[in-house]
Amino acid sequence: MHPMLTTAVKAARRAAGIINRASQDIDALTVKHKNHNDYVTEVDRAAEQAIIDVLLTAYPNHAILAEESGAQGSSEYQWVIDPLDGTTNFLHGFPQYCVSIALLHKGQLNQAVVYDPSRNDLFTASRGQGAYLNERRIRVSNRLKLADSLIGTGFPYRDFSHLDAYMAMFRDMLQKTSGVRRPGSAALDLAYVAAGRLDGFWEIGLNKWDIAAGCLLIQEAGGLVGDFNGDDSYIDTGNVVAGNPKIFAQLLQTLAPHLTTALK
Ligand code: 2AM
Ligand code: CA
Ligand code: CA
Ligand code: CA
Repeated sequence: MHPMLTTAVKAARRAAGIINRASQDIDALTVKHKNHNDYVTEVDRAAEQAIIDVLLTAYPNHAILAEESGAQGSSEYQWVIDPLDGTTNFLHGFPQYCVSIALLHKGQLNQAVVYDPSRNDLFTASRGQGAYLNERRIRVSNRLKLADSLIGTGFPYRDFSHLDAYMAMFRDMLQKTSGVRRPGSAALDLAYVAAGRLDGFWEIGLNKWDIAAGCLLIQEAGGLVGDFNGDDSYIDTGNVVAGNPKIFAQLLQTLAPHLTTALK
């Protein structure tokens, strides 16, 4: 394993320990609203601090972008961290949340960890070295037709400016796929695409820390990720379409009629 990936796994396991301990008494947590429908707890913050401590102890000069504490440092290496993706699920004891850590080198995805502490699913990838689930190589699914596919998505929850476009996409997907799932943790959804548990995924307006690790997992598992045009802007716009290569193409085609100018 690449030493930087080993460090990222150590950081993710440290955060998972904090999350698992807190999950035994969720009612004791203080929940704060950041925005409408956007919650943060001391677990998010403690997990994030633990991750940053591990990473900066190993690599004191690296830069950080983390959901709860923002950006720090300047380096060609930048760690992008979501300490707890799926906080709403976590707060309800709904076991679908994860720790997501990615390393960018000169802006390019280089290392990725997505860890689901409820199931002990550890997804990892290094650029050019493939993607793994608990040390077994994973591949995207080989399903050929959208009609046979299980597709993941995320609902708009705070910014409702694209709600009409999203609902039109959703209606169409319900009719053209074998099922649509909205588990509630984008990073884990993307890891599921990498592992072939989902055939594809789309969502509007995600953050960099939700998607960085999951996107490398998918690419290293033989899948494709793009914005609604199939291009590379997804890491900045957060508009993400992903899947095995055949389903990726069919998702783009199905979503195209519903794109407003703002989404193109
Ligand atoms: P978070 O738990 O790290 O905030 C995709 O829907 C993403 O949106 C999730 O990965 C989640 O990341 C974030 N999100 C924040 N608030 C949400 C909410 N109320 N419902 C769904 N997702 C939410
Ligand atoms: Ca959040
Ligand atoms: Ca998130
Ligand atoms: Ca989070």
